[in-house]
Amino acid sequence: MTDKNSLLALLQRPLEPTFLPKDDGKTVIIVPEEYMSDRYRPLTTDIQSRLTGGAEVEIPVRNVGIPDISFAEVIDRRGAFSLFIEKHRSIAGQLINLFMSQKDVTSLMAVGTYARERLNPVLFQYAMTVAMQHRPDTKDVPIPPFIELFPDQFVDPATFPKLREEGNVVQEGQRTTIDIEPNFTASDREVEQRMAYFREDIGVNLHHWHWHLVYPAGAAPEIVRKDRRGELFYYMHSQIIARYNVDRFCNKLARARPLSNYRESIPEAYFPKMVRSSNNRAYPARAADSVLRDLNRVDNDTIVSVNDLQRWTDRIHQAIDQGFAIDTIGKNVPLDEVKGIDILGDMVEASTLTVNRRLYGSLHNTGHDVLAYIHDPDYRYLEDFGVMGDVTTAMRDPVFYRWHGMIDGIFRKFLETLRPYTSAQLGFPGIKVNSINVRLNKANAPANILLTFWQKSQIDLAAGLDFGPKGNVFATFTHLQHAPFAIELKITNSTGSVKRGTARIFIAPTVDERGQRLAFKEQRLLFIELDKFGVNLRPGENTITRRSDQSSVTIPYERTFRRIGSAQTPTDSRQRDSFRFCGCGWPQHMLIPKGSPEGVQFELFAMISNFADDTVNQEFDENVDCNDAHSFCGLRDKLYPDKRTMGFPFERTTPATVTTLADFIGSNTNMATNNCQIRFKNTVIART
Ligand code: CUO
Repeated sequence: MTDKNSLLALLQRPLEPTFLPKDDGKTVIIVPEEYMSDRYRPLTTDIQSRLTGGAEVEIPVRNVGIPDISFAEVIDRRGAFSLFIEKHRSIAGQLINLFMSQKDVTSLMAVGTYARERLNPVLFQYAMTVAMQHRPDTKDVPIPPFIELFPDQFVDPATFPKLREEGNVVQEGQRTTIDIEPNFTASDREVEQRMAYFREDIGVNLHHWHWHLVYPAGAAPEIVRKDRRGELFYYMHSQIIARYNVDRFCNKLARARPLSNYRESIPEAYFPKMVRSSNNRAYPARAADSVLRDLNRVDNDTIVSVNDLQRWTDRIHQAIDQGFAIDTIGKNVPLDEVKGIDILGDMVEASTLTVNRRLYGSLHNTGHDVLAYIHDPDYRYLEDFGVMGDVTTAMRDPVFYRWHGMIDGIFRKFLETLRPYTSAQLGFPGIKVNSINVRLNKANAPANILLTFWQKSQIDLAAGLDFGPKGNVFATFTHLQHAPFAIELKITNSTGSVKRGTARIFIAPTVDERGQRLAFKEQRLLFIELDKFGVNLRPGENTITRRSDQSSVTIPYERTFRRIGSAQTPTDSRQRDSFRFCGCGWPQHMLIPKGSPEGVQFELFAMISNFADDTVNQEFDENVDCNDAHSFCGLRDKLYPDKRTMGFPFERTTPATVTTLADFIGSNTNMATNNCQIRFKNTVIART
């Protein structure tokens, strides 16, 4: 029987042949001769006697016959793979099914080995990872962080030759770290460059990849169909857009303009300066003032017109206007208060759960493609897709926020059609939030002043440097960080008995990029969720303190950038359980907006909602497994742990009489607000 952790060896150094040593030379996979690729089969005996010498662990792979993977071989092994390309997505779905259908880990390892030698490495990695996460016999194997496997998709490739040199010339222990320069994609002549720290943040892009890994849009129904996945597609991306726009205000930039006119040229350019290490070709750039074109990409059957995009958009708007969508047999599917946003999410994305692929198309995914191929729509220049074509890189491009701004507008338009919440729906009788304050975790810190700065952190990139040096090679990168803080709530429970509630903490800007006060109807769209957690309120006064690193939105630095390999994986099974793969979650270092040197004013908001209206009748512990980023990522194999529509209480429109946050709170004592300022200090601090 093959040990399930052997699968980890298959995931390492994805561009190298499977038989080359893994785990820094300690592990060797013994590939059966029949599974070797044509090039290496005649050399099997020689290769194996040469490579097994220094290995501590040998993983023999059983020959279980030759699986049929011809359907997946049509994706170029050395080319690009994208989840936004329908053909690629469907092939990935089939491959996931093949891996899911293997009867045990031994067969999975065998079929995986055979496939790995022949398929596109990103496709293989994606399908194997999804299958491992969904198979009962492998779901607790910790999946390696993607950055270490494919650093080319996250890091300036100018770093790689330096890392290789350092690793090959200098002994381990004496190696210095190599700096990954921030702001390498444009000069400050380009105003959009002020947002590069957000767009090109490694943790932000890793989160986005992991989210799409946890919520695949195409695979067998039992894998795609997760509780409220369409709604979560809306909410997670909607929060990203809100966060991005708020940070734009901090940088004196107006909100990103939704890309809703498909015929208008796009002033934003993007020159990624990244290289696909599978074939050493550059990710193509998009010049300023490019125009969307019909795609005739015969290389992967992506044939779609800008008119198609427009038609799908119009039909989706029509469905919202009439209050129902139409399914494939012509039946009306109501877009109601409870399920409407979820149905719409799957339809707009589109996932395979869409009510009607023919009628509503695949708007969001195809938009990614049309933008990603804007430089070569008919494959005239044999160029592959740009960064918008891939979930690992899309968030680097300014146009991502324009495209997703348009997508968010569709969801917002639907939510506006729902009746405003009544005071009774929002309230919690007998519960009074007396105050919300935030304070840095240090003695005598003044209340309600938060602090951001730059931080330099290290990451080991050895595992992703194919044919690279042995041992660790560290790179440092610079990212936004905030001083840790705590939120303090003072709450009076005058009901006379213990009450259970949900604390919902948000932060929102009060002014735009010009310093002009935001009307509530604008501010409402910019509330950033900071945290959400259950509270038990004793009769009388309660003080609740919650640390910033406990946020239900984020995961800690260590998990975003965790190391892989057997040496890093705890052997104790209980420890390993808590070490499980949890790459999905907004990076903790990006929890709050950047602020500015002068300080930017924000409003904090706290609400205690009645647990009786929130519960989905399922207990969970936010401190175990990967439950801590449930706001953005949900809970594995469980219901989304909050019955309210995501974004509650700010997702619905409000009566015209509400013009400020104070009006919104009105007589509902279970809510409170306070002013808060975020100051940015332009210094770089090394992570200790
Ligand atoms: Cu996450 Cu468009 O869905 O990138």
